[in-house]
Amino acid sequence: MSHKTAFITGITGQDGSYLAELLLSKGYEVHGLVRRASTFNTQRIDHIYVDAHEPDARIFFHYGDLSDSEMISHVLYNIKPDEIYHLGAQSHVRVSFDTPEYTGNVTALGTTRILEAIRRSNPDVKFYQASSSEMFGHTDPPQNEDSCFWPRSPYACAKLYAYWMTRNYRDGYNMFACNGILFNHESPRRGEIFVTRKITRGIAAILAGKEKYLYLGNLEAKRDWGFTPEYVECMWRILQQDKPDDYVIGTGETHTVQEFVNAAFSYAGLDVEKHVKIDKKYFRPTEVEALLADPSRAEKKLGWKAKIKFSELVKIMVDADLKAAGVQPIGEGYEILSKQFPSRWWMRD
Ligand code: NDP
Ligand code: GDR
Repeated sequence: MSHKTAFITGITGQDGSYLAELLLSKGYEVHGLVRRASTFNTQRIDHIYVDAHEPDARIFFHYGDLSDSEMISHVLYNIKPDEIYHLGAQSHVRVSFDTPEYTGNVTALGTTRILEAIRRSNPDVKFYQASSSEMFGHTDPPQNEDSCFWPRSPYACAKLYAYWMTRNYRDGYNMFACNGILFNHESPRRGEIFVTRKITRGIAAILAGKEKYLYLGNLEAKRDWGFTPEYVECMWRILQQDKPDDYVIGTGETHTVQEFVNAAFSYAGLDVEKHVKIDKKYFRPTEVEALLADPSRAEKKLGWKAKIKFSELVKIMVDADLKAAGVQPIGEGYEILSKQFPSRWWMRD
């Protein structure tokens, strides 16, 4: 078991919650940045929280915000982590068109604030930046670490800035700073307004008799969708290498949003034509048409390959949302999980 200390920004999000569980299972002491909200925003991590007064507590939360550099410096100085996983961001592409300045402040400058805090107080820490396949944007698939960047949204521009800052701090200050360039990854804990979860929740609501229609935007876009628990394992592996580097992580399969809709509706026994409608408000001013990872470097250097591909992912997510809505799951998703991950380290799903 490890006795390392990790600091996670974005610990309340999809990835942060799985990563916290993974690191706890490896013996880490885990610290997370949590935003103060007027309602509870820790649902994804409540099941792993142990009160700090308990002798076996190994998870600690710190209130703060990525726009607050003083707070970030203070926390990092006090915790002195061995590893930092910087996952916090305004992470929704469509929303970034409505909030371009805020997205730049949090998603781009948030990374600089952490890198600066590290440089000043703890330059030996290992740093992981949550970079994104959105940075490839308009570049033809497949995309790997040497592909051109062509961002197509304020979010992607912000992530690209953060990517280059990470590389510059690595080169300029000899820091162990890495980019994981992750393609879309999904799970039962995926944010409700990302398209996969919106579809699987929509199906559950229809079957529960609460909704009749699901309104979507562009169904032609192609994405390389993987399963989040596998991807947080890569984040950890990236920081365990001898040398810092950047890695593309994805399944190597691509499918349209329409294909996801068809597969999910068919699995749930519903007719797409009867329930899916298009609403122009979900279209983006500029779209990323096709993403497909070439994860060869990760396969070779990290010894990693995605186990869960598109059709399994659809079943896992539909089953989870049916269960959450009080509808009997079909069951194949659960069978896939127990077959592929007999000793699951994530506790809640
Ligand atoms: P989520 O949107 O689920 O989580 C984002 C996290 O960032 C939440 O914990 C959120 O807090 C936190 N956050 C947002 N704004 C701030 C702020 N101003 N200060 C502090 N914390 C903030 O994203 P994911 O877990 O899906 O993704 C994790 C990271 O990986 C993100 O950076 C995302 O852009 C990136 N990424 C994700 C991919 C994916 O497919 N999921 C693919 C490639 C990259 P709160 O809970 O309070 O909202
Ligand atoms: P993306 O994910 O933009 O790829 O960013 P999202 O699920 O939002 O969109 C995927 C594709 O689906 C199309 N789409 C819709 N999208 C949403 N959200 N809602 C709809 O109703 C809808 N209808 C069609 C979109 O146009 C798009 O083409 C995600 C985020 O997690 C980022 O943070 C991350 O960096 C990238 O994945 C990799």
